[in-house]
Amino acid sequence: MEDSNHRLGQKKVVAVVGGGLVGALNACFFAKRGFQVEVFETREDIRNAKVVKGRSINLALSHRGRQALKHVGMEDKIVSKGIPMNARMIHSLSGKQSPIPYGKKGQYILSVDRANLNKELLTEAERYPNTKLNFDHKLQDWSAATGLMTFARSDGSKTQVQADLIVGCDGAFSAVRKQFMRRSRFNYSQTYIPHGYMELTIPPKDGEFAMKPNFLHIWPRNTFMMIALPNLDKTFTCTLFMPFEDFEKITTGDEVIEFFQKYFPDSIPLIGVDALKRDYFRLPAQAMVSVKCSPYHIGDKCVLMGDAAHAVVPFYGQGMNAGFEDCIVFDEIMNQFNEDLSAVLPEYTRVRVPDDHAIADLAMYNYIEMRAHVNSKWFIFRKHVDNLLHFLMPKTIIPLYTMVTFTRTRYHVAVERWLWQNKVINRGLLLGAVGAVFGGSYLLIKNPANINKLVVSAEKIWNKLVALKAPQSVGTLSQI
Ligand code: FAD
Ligand code: EGU
Repeated sequence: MEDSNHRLGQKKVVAVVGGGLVGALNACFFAKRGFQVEVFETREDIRNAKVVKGRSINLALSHRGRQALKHVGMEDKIVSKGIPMNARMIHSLSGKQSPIPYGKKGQYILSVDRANLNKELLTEAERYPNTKLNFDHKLQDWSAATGLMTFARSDGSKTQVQADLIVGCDGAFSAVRKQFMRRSRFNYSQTYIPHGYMELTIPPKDGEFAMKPNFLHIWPRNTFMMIALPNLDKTFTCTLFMPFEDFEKITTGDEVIEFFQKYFPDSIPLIGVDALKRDYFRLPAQAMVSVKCSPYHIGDKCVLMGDAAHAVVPFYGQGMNAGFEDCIVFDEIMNQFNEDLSAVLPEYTRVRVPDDHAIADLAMYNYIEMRAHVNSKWFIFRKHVDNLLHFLMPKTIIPLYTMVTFTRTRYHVAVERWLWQNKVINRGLLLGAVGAVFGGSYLLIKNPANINKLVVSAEKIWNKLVALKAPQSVGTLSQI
């Protein structure tokens, strides 16, 4: 609060580039502190647009994202329009559905509408008198020396704007980041995965949801995977993930049906044969990219947040949640350093880079894991093993997805803890195996005639295990 701008009673100008999810939320955070906030967004105001073209129609909102919304007083508003998903519903090839709860009762994630979330956040940002939204402003270039930005308008004109701080929230293909790329000692990596995604819709059936609404529906088929999240209008948005190669192999409506018949037969009547044939060809499959970089700041002038800093593949449902958490972390550091940007920005990089890199790695790891060997049986089995371990040692073994989804445990700490837990589990297994060999040998030597009893009791244990696998078993899980 000591700097000269403040003494004059004038807060600094913060330019938020990008009025997407993270930009709009960030505008609220900075406005709340009293900064003069200018948001610059390429698109027209989506609140007036008829069709919003975006990346995905709905998203899974979890604890980290909710906490960030809470900081700006938006949690209840958004949660009230979200649909709770208390469990996954695993669809096997035969059409069998198996629910696997996310956690205890009351532990759930929310399916939220991206466009609605974005609109509500823009409207909230605009409620602050010290915020101005500038649509149809596409950042072309900016100067790291002066903070001068150049924007292009759709009528071909250009405008220049000066700011004290530039906050790059302009997504995975960030224009703000371009100036970082020209600098020495800036690390950057980007990876396109071989998979693309395509969105399809399951309409309501007789005016009701065509599947159970309070679930994240999953069809795990190794290389191919489909996920469906519920919408308020009683539709589901399905996201089909598969290699671009395979998307391209399917060129006719009949081939689409043939493919779905083979891998997702139960979804055909839900989507509808005609709709499926039509919608599959409406838009080409979309690419997914993972971006990591560091540092996140230039001097006291500019900072990157959200996908601009770290685009992650969607296989943990954390991209937006991580971007929202960026805003909280920055806000906490602003408190810690009294809004002294020359101290806040480096600290933000120091604290946040390891966590964003950890979630980017985790999401990529899960992508590789799922496509390699996760079919519905394996998915169900894994989650039950994790539930069992958590049940046996609730303090020691906490499923990875629980730490990621339902806590604000720093992502890099969650990963470290998970690696440690895996060591404990592997030691336990080794010890158990050694114990079984010695114990079994001892019994056989002492009592050779009883081998049949041993076999029988092993069978009994197996049957009990199979019974345990029945749905409703409590608790939680993850991948090891
Ligand atoms: P964006 O949403 O990309 O917003 C960037 C904004 O900047 C846009 O409005 C754009 O128009 C604007 N812009 C771009 N360039 C310029 C420029 N030069 N000048 C001015 N403005 C500009 N995350 C989750 O948490 N949960 C999920 O379930 C989930 N599911 C996903 C499913 C899929 C298929 C995909 C692809 C992603 C998913 N994500 C999910 C990730 C999530 O979509 C992103 O992390 C999130 O949108 C990032 O928000 P952002 O504001 O940083 O970037
Ligand atoms: C992908 C696309 C199930 C929305 C990861 C789980 C996702 C989402 C999982 C999309 C999966 C995969 C988790 C959540 C969530 C699971 C999670 C993935 C939402 C490990 C709109 N993932 N997603 N893990 O546990 O932690 O249910 O497009 F199939 S929510 Cl890939 Cl919790």
